[in-house]
Amino acid sequence: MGGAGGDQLNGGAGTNDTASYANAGSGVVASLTSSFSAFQTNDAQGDSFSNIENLTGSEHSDTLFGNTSDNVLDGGAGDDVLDGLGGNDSLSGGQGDDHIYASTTIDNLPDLIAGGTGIDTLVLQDLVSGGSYDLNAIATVTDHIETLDIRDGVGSEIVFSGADIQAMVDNATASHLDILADTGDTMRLLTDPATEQLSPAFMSGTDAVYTVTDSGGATLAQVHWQTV
Ligand SMILES: [Ca+2]
Ligand SMILES: [Ca+2]
Ligand SMILES: [Ca+2]
Repeated sequence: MGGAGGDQLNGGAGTNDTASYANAGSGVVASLTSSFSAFQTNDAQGDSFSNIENLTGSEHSDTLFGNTSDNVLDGGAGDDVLDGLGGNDSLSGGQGDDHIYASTTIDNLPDLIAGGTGIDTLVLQDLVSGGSYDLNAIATVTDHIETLDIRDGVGSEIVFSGADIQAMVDNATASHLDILADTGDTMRLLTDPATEQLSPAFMSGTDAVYTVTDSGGATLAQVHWQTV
C-alpha cells in the first residue's frame, strides 16, 4: 500500500499483486506504465512499481493506467478514469460516473469492463477509419455501461444486436445506450432485418433515439445516437 511520499512498491513473485490507494485521502493518478510516472499525483506521486499487476483506487476520483500486461484496475468510489493500455485487463469503475478506455483490437480485448453504479462511459479505441466494428465481442465482457464514446476523429461503422445493447447496459428490454459519435460514424443492426429492426431506420447524421424492436415490434433496447 502506497502512502504519502514516493514509495517503491514491489509485488514480488506471482502475477496478481496489487498496489492499493484505497485509504488515500484524495484521488490519485497512478500508472503501471513507468513512462507516465511523471503524471502521478497525491499518494501515488513518486511511487514506482515492480512486479505489480493491479491497481486499486481511492474512494475519490482517480485515474489509473495499466501496462501492456493483464491488469486488474479497480477505481472504487468517485468518478474514475481507467485505461488498461493493452493486454486482457479487468476494468471496474465501481461507484461514481466512470470513464473506461478499451481497445477494439482482438489481442487487447478486456476480460471485464464493469461500470458499476452511476452513469458510466466506455470509450472505444483503435477503431479503423472506414472499417466496421461488431460490438458483440466487447459487449459480452461489459456490464453496466450507459454511454459508448466513439469520438476518435475517424469515421467507422458500429454493428450490434439488441442482445449486445442489453449485455452492455444490463437493464433488460429497458436498456438504453447513449452513443457519442463523430460526424463520419454510422451504425447498423447486424442481425437479420426479419428478426430485428431499428425504428426509425437509422439516418446517418440524424441524432435521435432509435429503438431496436423484435419481429413482433416489441422493444429490445434503445440507442440514443448523438453526434457531438
Ligand atoms: Ca476512486
Ligand atoms: Ca494492461
Ligand atoms: Ca460507476
